[in-house]
Amino acid sequence: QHKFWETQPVGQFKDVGNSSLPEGPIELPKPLSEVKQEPYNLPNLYEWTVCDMESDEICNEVYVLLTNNYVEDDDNLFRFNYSKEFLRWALHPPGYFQSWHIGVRVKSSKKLVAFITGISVKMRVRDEVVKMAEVNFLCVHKKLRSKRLAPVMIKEVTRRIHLENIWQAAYTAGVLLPTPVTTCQYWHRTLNPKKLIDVGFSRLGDRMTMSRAIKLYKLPNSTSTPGLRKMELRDVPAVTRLLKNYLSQFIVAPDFDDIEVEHWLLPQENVVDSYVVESEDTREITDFISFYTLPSSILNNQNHSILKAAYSFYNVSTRIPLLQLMNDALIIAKQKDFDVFNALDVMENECFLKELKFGQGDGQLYYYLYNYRLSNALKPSELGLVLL
Ligand code: NHW
Ligand code: EN5
Repeated sequence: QHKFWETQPVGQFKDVGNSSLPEGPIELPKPLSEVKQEPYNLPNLYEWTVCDMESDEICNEVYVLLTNNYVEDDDNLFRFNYSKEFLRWALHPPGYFQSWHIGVRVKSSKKLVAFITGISVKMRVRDEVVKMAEVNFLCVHKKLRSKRLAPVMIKEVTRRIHLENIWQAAYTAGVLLPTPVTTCQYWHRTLNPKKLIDVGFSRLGDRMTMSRAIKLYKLPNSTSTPGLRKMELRDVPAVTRLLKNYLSQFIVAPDFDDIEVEHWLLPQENVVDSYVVESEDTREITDFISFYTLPSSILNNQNHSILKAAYSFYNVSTRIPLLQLMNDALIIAKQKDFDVFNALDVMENECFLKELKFGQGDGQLYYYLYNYRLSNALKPSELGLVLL
């Protein structure tokens, strides 16, 4: 059934529900001298390449590969269109390894036809902090699908992660593999109803007209929370404290320090937006919200080619109810001309999804850990992790 995944140190389907297996690493680390020193073999026409995303030329090749071949929805109406600036941001966090940005080229033409990446992260699982990799952007050109290239790429990124003495990883996928830590739902808050309907992202339900939809999803022109402003560099220590404290309630969550908060949350135009609430009397930072920009290409539409989507990232509420903060996030996203605001049912997001008129999407997102067993699957609300 899963000829590749059966051979890997991941929870297997046959073990689901068997809570007698111990929690923690499935395999022990090997001495680095026992890690395979040479790359895995690719089919003869192909070769490995390290992708220096700092290079405009290489970053552009990766961008083109993903733009044409990365994840689509179930009906192939949309395909993720990560921008070059976004890819640079996603792949250059503090302490990144260039050797984990792995491409496959055709030997003869040098055309880039496959890609996979890792970045490193400290992940807390219950009360243990584990150095892990986050693996993302696995992509094989449409013309090379189903040739078992993906398992080779996964083994190669695993080998290079092992060479850095890291033995666990976290990843997400829209497909079911052995075996999820949790299964999350995508939810979508319409900001631009006319466009979403025109392009087939949503439909007018029964007894819903276009003018009723426009009225239903209308938002105020300005945010409601006093003291809400864009996050600045000077806010980093306060945001780190808020985030650390907030994420401590979840069973699996990243453990970010100031340097990582600066990287992941300091606003970058068309990449990531963050806002803090600064108390008007104490000047304290009490809350914050963030979302990242991930457009999708609209496949085969006469009128529109890009769907502008914001994705809820990390949000922390201490003084202001999360519902009110997220309503402000919607207002800001609308102001910035996003068509839709997306969120997963992770963390405490359930508390605002229905109330703020998010609708359940047709996509699921499965979260996985590599070489780390949990005795039971988690609820989405027990997860404090958002991957890009
Ligand atoms: S999820 C997005 C993945 N990318 C896409 O969906 C883009 C469009 N699709 C493609 O490019 C975010 C291809 O269909 C891909 C598969 C490349 C997906 N994860 O080469 P074959 C991520 O990037 C298994 C893991 O013939 P293909 C996360 C499949 O189950 N495995 O297929 C990435 C089968 O194995 P099985 C996946 O269609 C996490 C085998 O691949 C998968 O030509 C990676 C078939 O290979 C997926 N999304 O190419 C794991 N999709 O056992 C990281 C399919 O069932 C693990 N497969 O026979 C951690 C490593 C680090 C550890 C460090 C200690
Ligand atoms: C991890 N780094 O399926 C990424 N998206 O619901 C890899 N559906 O946009 C894994 N099919 O429901 C990614 N509109 C896995 C997700 C892949 C992309 C995907 C889904 C998530 C999505 C939209 C469009 C569906 C088009 C037809 C959707 C309905 C919205 C509607 C708004 C009004 C109220 C009801 C819901």
